[in-house]
Amino acid sequence: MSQGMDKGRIVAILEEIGLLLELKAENPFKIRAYQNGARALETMEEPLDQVIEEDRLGTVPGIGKALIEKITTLYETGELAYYTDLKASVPEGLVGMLEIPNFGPKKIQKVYQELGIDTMAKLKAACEAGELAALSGFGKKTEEKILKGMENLVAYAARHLWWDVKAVAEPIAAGLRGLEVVEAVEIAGSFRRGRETVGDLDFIVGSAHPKEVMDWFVSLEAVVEISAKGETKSSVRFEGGLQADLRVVPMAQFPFALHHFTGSKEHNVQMRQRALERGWSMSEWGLFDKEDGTEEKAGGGGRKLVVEGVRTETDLFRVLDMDFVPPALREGRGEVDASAKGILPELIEMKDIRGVFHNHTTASDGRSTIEEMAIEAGKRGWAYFGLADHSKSSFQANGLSEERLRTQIETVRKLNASGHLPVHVFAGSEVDILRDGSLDYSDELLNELDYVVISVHASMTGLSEKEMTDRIIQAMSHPLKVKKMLGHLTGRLLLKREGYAVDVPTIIEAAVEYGVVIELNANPHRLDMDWRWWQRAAEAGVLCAINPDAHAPEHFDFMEAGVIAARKGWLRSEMVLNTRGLAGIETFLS
Ligand code: DGT
Ligand code: CA
Ligand code: CA
Ligand code: ZN
Repeated sequence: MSQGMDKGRIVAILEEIGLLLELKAENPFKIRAYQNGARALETMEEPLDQVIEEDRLGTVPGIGKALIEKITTLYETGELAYYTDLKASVPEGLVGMLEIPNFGPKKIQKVYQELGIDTMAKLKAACEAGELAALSGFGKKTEEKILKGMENLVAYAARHLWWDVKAVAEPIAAGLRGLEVVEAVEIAGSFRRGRETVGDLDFIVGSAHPKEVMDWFVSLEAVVEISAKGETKSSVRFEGGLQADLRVVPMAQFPFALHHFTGSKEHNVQMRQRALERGWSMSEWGLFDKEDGTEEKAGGGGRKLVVEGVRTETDLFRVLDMDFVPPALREGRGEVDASAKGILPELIEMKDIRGVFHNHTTASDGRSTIEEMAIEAGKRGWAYFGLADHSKSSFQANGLSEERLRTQIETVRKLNASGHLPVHVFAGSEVDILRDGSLDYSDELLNELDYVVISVHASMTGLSEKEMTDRIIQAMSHPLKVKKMLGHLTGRLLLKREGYAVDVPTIIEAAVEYGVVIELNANPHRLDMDWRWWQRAAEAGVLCAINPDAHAPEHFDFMEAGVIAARKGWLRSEMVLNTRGLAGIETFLS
């Protein structure tokens, strides 16, 4: 049987037609016909190809006459002229405006026709200039509401830094664990997988008393909006726009729900495939006989579990003949296969870290002295810490002159000799890679350091990918007696600034050729070189340094973000330089 257009896509097109008709202020009955049709198609249980084959679309409640032909055309040809023409007749930017509260199709049409506004950006500018308030039927109040609505849309659609989400999520998880009726709590989703940014939070709670858990959750002080409150699932929004789903399941379902909602989607698809090979259908409710045609109900009710005794995620992987897959690896990038073969890597952990490089002090733009930083490093049980204040071209960061750097090196040598510090201090520098690929200090001075971090801080724009790559490789190949580490490879600031384009595979090759360590910058805003490259880099033989880029003692906390990114990059401790003890580092650097 030939496979036509996917049902989900047809549903989406029908919904979009409804929106477009709304924007054109068409007959409400016509609009409703598309909305109802979309819903009817979505909830139809029989397979679409069968219904179309047997010419029975007309018998499906909710699908009217006009829609039978359109759905069939879409299914058979993948196209629909009516839709294409309709779409072309409405400026694209108007559709998104329907999401703004208090801004319906009539108002949208009016500002489009009278002010020529066809994008959100133009709408925002017009509100700010007071142009909407001047239109008949609008007023100052409406204008303010529209502006506020737009701001919220941006905040709600945005992703959030893993680090910021962690600060919100962990106290809530602790609070849930403290409830008497709660037996188990995990923060699932992209947060558990350690993605650098998180769309929304997914709490999974094991309890036989969901109502108490829901009541507690939705009345948290940080909740600004309750989007849904049900018996087993609630959704809320916190200040700043972060959303969270909370699901409460009986303990028997906890490992299945936890696994399902940890994702990723790609990982889940492969896991379900593996279950199918064993004759099982796997869902967030359990493992069932795949031939069991009983209707799937919430909680799996009605279907008979075929695999029992799964109490933990480890059990779940075991019954599928797999080793436990750490959540950080669950991205569908080979972990399912590796686990089935028993060859998953033993990933680096926070406790493997023995010291840190790339840290700033008051000499440049840091907030603390060498001593204060060293004491904090000691408190964390580390054996060493490395300085890397800025070089002279980074004048905005108070970069050190050659003379000041010489003095700092002497200070470090004396501090180490005094025996007063709890850790060994390595004298380094974060040296700018200048536009032409040269370094910001003389070779003679650089060779007096213990190591150098080489980083791009200026001239980030205006260079092509090729020019930027050549520039960085020029610096990597610069002959020095001391070891080099390549700092924050792309210069990105997550959710704020795209990194510059650079040819990463070529940089990885150069790192191998010139023996340059590549940094995994642990600052939660940076986290580059990105985790997606590390498996490849490590296989090529590149050594990683997870560097906090600390500007204050508390920034050593960033190491946790760096370590989870390294885990996502499949790194074992031996691939990370700063898991070596002091003696190992001294040998490496000499
Ligand atoms: P996010 O929130 O965008 O940062 O990413 P996730 O991974 O947390 O995604 P989310 O919150 O939409 O859903 C949580 C997990 O639930 C997701 O990683 C896998 C599972 N899941 C959700 N929807 C689907 C689906 O349609 N198919 C499959 N296989 N799994 C899904
Ligand atoms: Ca999520
Ligand atoms: Ca979610
Ligand atoms: Zn830097």
